[in-house]
Formats: sequence, structure tokens, C-alpha cells
Amino acid sequence: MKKLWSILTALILLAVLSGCEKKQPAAEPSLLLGFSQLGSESSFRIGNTKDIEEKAKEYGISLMMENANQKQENQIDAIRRFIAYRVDVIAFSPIVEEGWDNVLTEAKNAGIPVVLVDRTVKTDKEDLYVSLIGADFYREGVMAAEYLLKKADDLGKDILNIVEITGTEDSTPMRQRQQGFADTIRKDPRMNLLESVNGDFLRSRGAECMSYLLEKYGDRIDVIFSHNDEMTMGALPEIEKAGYAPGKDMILISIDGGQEAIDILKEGKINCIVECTPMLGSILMETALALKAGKTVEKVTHPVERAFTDYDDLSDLKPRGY
Ligand code: GYE
Repeated sequence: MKKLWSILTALILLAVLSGCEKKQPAAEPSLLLGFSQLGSESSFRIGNTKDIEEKAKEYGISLMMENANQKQENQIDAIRRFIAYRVDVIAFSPIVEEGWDNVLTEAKNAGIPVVLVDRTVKTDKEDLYVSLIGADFYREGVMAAEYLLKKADDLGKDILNIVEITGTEDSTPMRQRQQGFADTIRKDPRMNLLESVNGDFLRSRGAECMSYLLEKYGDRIDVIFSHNDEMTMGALPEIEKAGYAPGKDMILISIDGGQEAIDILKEGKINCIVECTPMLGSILMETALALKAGKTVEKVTHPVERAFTDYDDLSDLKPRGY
């Protein structure tokens, strides 16, 4: 009798378990995306990498992310690996604008679409990439200069001596921010650019550049235009060490808009930060999925960006997330 009960119990248990929801196999990823990130040089870049990784997970996309550590040859090698791996879409943020035609032709011949993220390439073969998702850097330069023209009216000075700390030589943001700024200040006779020096978007180099400029020009400097927050953060201690009050004795204009720099702007040590959002992951994933589905995509997508200045009330500004 006892034996019968134990068989019965086993049978009932088996029936219950087999009726349970069978663990569904993980859904197949919708596509395989190869992404070559240029480095980890700034909070913008780190925020961009994090956003792309998070959005790939959210969209169910399998991501092969490779970090090139600021070297173009590493990005070219990564793109070749993505081609060999037969990914569905290749995306990358080109560290500089020139030198991509060969490897992008290899991707085209392999039938793999390429999406540019953040920065662009210089090529006369427009079909080597299908889409550019990134900021209008020329406009960012214009916005920085427009702030300065307005500030100049309030300062009431006849001449404003400007020094510029530029980003990575031959990169899209460096070239276009510099051009947008120069084209805008050129219209105003009060604006006098003393010198541009290259800080490569790095905090350490921003400090070196500022130390050199202070040594050379000292209190002649009225305005510092820095192409990104990292270099601005490097420059700040040098300004204070030299005995000047940043944001007061010298006007500081920066670009990116990460939390650290926004907090310093709220303290009054930076006067203007033009936003350059790294949150490009969603647009990238939607573009990749559209390409996989054989749909056409926008050739250029610029995120909407604003400037944060010492004229604004930023007390209820949401956390920046980078
Ligand atoms: O401004 C800087 C990063 O390409 C827009 O690169 C990006 C720039 C950004 O190193 O912080």
C-alpha cells in the first residue's frame, strides 16, 4: 500500500512539474552590432560608451564593443575584425576625420552597413557610410561665441583677449567648434584671439595648456574658450594657482555639460557650457534595427542641444547622467 502511495505521489509531482512553464530559451538577439569606441579620454566618452552598452541590452542587440585607446590603427583593426566576424552593422566614432576610405570600402564590399557615431569622416565617397548620428559641432562653436558676444555687452570692455584650448587635432569636434566660434566672433571688433593651443580633449593637457598661456599672457587673458569640460577642469586649478578668480577675472566657456562641470558652473567658476550629449545609444540601436530590416535611415541625425550659462537658473536641472 505504502509503495502504491509513493508511486502515486511521484506521478502527481511529475505531472505538476511537466505542466510548469518551461524555461523559454533566451530570445535570439535581433542583430549583431560591432562598435569601435575611440577611447576613454573624457566623461563624455565614458558616458557615451555606457549609454551604448545599456541601450544594446534594452533593445536586445548583441554588442561587440572594442576600445581603441585613442589610436586610429586600433579602430581600423577592430572594423576588420567586425567584417571577418560578419556582424550585421558596424558603428564607430572616428578619432580623426581622414584615413578611413580603405577599411570602409572593405566593409562596403562585404555588404555591411556602417554608421558613424559622434564624429564623422572626411571622404568623397559618401556611400561608405549610411548614417551619421552626432552633434552639430559647428553650431556648438557658434553658441559658445554667441554667449561671449552677449557677455561682452555686460562687461562693457572695448577689447576682449581670448585664448582657445582646442580638442584632438583633425577631429570633427575640434575643427568645427573652432570654425563656428571663429566665424561668429569675427563679426565683432572687440574680439581678439591671442592664441589657440591643442589640449587633445585631455584634462592633463588642459592644465599644461593653461599654464603655458598664463605664463605667456598673464592678466591680458579675458576669456578662455575650451573645447571640452575635461580640459576646462584641468585649466581651473592653474588659473587659481596664478591668483585669478575663474568665472570673474577670466570668463570660462566650455563644451560637453557633464555633471562635474555643471556643478562648477553653479559655483560661478565656469560661465557657459554648451551641451554636447553623449546619449546617442537609442538612436544608434533604432538605426541598426532599421538597417537590419532593410529600411532606409536618415543620413545625418543631430541631437537637440542647449547652452547652460551664468544667466540661467539651474537650480532644478535634472542630473546629467555623465
Ligand atoms: O566633446 C570630448 C570627447 O567627440 C564630441 O570628444 C566628442 C568630444 C567631446 O573627448 O569630451
